[in-house]
Amino acid sequence: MNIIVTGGAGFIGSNFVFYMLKKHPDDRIVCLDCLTYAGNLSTLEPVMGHPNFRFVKDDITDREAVYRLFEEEKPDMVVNFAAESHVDRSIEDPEVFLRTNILGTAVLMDACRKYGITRYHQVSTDEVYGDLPLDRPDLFFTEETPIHTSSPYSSSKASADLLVLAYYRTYGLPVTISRCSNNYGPYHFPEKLIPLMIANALNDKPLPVYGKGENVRDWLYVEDHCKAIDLIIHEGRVGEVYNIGGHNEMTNIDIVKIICKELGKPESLITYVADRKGHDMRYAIDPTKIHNELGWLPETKFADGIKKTIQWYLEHKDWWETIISGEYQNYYEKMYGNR
Ligand code: NAD
Ligand code: TDX
Repeated sequence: MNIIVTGGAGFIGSNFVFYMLKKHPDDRIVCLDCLTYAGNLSTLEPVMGHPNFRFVKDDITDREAVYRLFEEEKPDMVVNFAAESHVDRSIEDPEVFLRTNILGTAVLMDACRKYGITRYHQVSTDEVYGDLPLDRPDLFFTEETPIHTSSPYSSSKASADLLVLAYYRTYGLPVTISRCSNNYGPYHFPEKLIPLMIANALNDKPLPVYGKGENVRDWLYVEDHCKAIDLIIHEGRVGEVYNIGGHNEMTNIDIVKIICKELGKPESLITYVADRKGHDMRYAIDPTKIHNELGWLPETKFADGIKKTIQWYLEHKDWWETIISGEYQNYYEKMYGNR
């Protein structure tokens, strides 16, 4: 099996590359990534010399480059992780989100149609369902929940999902879609809540909690997400959407307090700052379908996963210190300077 994994130099994509090379040693993995600010080639260093791995630096919106790669590789499958993924950046500047997340998806699927594949898998998000109220803990997102987006990011992901389903219906492209809740784990870019709080706490810097910190996210250890996608591309039904999540809802403030406790840092570092515009209140996935059809269940409990994650950040300071010492400084100043 020859699989093109787009966005494999980012957080979840790199974890997926590592997982697949180990789990399916006979498969070839071709990582297609244009290395935006969120892509990091050093992350893939351990597999660069692997005989079944190839890295290609190209943009998924570059039709010529994508078709060239398909001609060279004749892939059996495509798993599309490549995206602009940060909600706050999408609020500042939506355009690149539309280009990469929508147009890029279309280009990849056009290549799949032209050259033929057995599966195109779209890595989507629970954010396409919008949010749930805090006072209705009985409500969860199922695959039938209507699309109802809040941010330019989630709107771009939802648009891509609609396009994927349209390519299935119109052209018979063999597609699947997964919609996962918030991931955490190694190689998570420090602009996101958990790694940002770990990095700031380790540097004794303020921990900027949006609003009152009462928003709820449903956290899943990244390897559990990778396992779910592996199952879906091999055993999932074509044309179907699968929700992925492990019933692990937590408020942001509780997450930040856990990080302080694990690192032995004072909660006085916590600083409440202006809320995110259009901030979704609560995400909560109902994973019944993937459990019943494919037998998937999350394996890492949050209490263990967060310890492993913090340990990873302690042991890989070089990785994130290099990131936060560069262009990230300007980003941080712009987003948090006067917040
Ligand atoms: P990330 O921002 O860490 O990584 C994105 C990767 O895509 C980077 O390596 C970047 O260089 C690459 N990329 C961006 N634009 C590209 C382009 N035009 N061409 C080629 N490569 C490009 O993102 P992530 O958190 O790993 O998310 C991966 C996917 O999973 C995204 O589609 C995201 O919407 C989805 N998702 C993420 C989460 C989460 O909690 N992080 C949850 C659910 C779904
Ligand atoms: O500094 C911060 N302070 C804060 O309070 C940051 C960066 C975030 N937050 C809050 C906002 C959210 O309620 O923490 C929560 C999590 O924020 P993010 O890490 O930005 O994630 P989220 O907006 O929930 O989106 C993530 O999950 C779904 C990913 O970034 C998306 O790519 C994925 O689709």
